[in-house]
Amino acid sequence: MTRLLVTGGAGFIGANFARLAVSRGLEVVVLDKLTYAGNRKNLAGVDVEFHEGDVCDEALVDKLTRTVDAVVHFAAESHNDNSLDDPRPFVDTNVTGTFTLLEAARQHDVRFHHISTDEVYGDLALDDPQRFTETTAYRPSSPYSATKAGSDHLVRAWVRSFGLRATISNCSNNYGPYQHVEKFIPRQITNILTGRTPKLYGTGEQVRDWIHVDDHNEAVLTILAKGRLGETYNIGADNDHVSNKQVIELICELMGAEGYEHVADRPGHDQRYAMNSTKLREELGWRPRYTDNHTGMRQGLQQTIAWYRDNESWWLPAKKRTEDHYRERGQ
Ligand code: NAD
Ligand code: TDX
Repeated sequence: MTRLLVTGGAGFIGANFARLAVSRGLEVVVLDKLTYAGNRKNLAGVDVEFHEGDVCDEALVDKLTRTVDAVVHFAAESHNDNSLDDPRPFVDTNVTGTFTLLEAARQHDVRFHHISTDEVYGDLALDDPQRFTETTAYRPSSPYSATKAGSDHLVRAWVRSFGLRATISNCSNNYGPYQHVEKFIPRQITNILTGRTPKLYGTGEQVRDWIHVDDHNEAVLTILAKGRLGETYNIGADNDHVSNKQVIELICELMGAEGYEHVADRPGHDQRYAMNSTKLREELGWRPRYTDNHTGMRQGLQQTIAWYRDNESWWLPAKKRTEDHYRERGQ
């Protein structure tokens, strides 16, 4: 497999993936609509063939899909809070966009890998020690996670009904360079860098199973190379014991900042995500690299904080707009 169509390749995870894939000698074609979340600068210095366009555009999707060996589908509306304000673009991109890509891949018999999320499984109670496995029932909570769940079902139906050569990965919360300042970790880092106070939703007891973006993308490459067709693989780094409050406190400690404030909670806030990634580890031999100390995040967060310190010109233009929006919601 040498030539990949990477949708959403100008977004956070997709751009990190494109950089990694090119460094491994793969040819990368990017299709990205450049929404508020996409940024051409994320691919600066990366040798990709770039096409600005919509994954719902049948003609364009068909034209690009026929030229590649595989589609790696990252493009999505990805932020839960935005899906509460306006769900429509989530249905359009996440459901109709995935459908459009699946039809093109079926037409041209192209291998397909679908990037999904742990949120399709819903949430666990804070005191529930279970982790999600690939057979956990789907129980999405938000418009975002419901549309991701819908897209996963479409992929499985295309495998079963049409024999599409596809795999799915469901990953936990990512962090790392190039993540939009609307998301939890970059929001707090850039709050501190701009003299604002970090903002914790509600009590901050919620748990996310944080993973560094490079660990996620190594897993995707592994699944593309060795994954069994028709299978789903969960991706997680076993960080399901770290609360949002602990993450914010660690960021404050690493940046020498004091104090944070509790703000309005997210309606319907999922409590705890926890991934069991045994299948991926045992079948395909993948292991996360960012796994130090009790939080499993110190080294990855240090690197991420340094990146935001060094790349103010990348995030500053979006910062004020994002914070104005959060202020309107009382967050
Ligand atoms: P992101 O919001 O940073 O990037 C999304 C990219 O998709 C942007 O470049 C945007 O311009 C592009 N895009 C949006 N709509 C499009 C359309 N209609 N046509 C073409 N391009 C379009 O998102 P991310 O955090 O990088 O997430 C990437 C994928 O990974 C998503 O599918 C998301 O559901 C999944 N995922 C994310 C996380 C996480 O923690 N961020 C965790 C698990 C899974
Ligand atoms: O300012 C904040 N304060 C806060 O306490 C923000 C922005 C968030 N939070 C909380 C809400 C969540 O419990 O932090 C946690 C993480 O929030 P987000 O970064 O918005 O991520 P989440 O909603 O968990 O979803 C993320 O992981 C799964 C990605 O955005 C999704 O695309 C992915 O599917």
